[in-house]
Amino acid sequence: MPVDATLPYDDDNIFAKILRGEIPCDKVHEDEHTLAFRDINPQAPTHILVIPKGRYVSWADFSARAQDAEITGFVRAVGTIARQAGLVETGYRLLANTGGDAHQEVPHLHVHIFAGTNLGPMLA
Ligand code: DGP
Repeated sequence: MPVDATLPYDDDNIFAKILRGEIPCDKVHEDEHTLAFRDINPQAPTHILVIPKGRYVSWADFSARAQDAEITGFVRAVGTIARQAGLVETGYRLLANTGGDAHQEVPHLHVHIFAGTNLGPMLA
């Protein structure tokens, strides 16, 4: 069921539990503002989720409310993760499903990094 990205932040969402260490994840990066881990249901050979540590429902929420340092830290972390995974040479795709029409399933902002194969011109 896609989330309503206009709702307030839900502290019981699955990524909030991962951030609190209540649920394990296959971590690939962590810094002051950001956590990244492998998607439990990968849609490409490399499929990493990058999330801010702050309580943001979606890209819409994050872009409206986050502090500049959080935004800068998060954007730089996405680039660092891709670079350290060796994806700059081959290419990669970023995706942030936001709200119902995009089928956002988890109500904590996440950017998907897809890579490791020719992804075609668009995701289905
Ligand atoms: P989206 O549709 O953009 O909200 O994608 C949510 C993604 O989150 C989906 O690709 C599967 C992933 N996911 C859901 N639950 C878990 C979990 O408990 N652990 C991990 N690593 N990924 C999860």
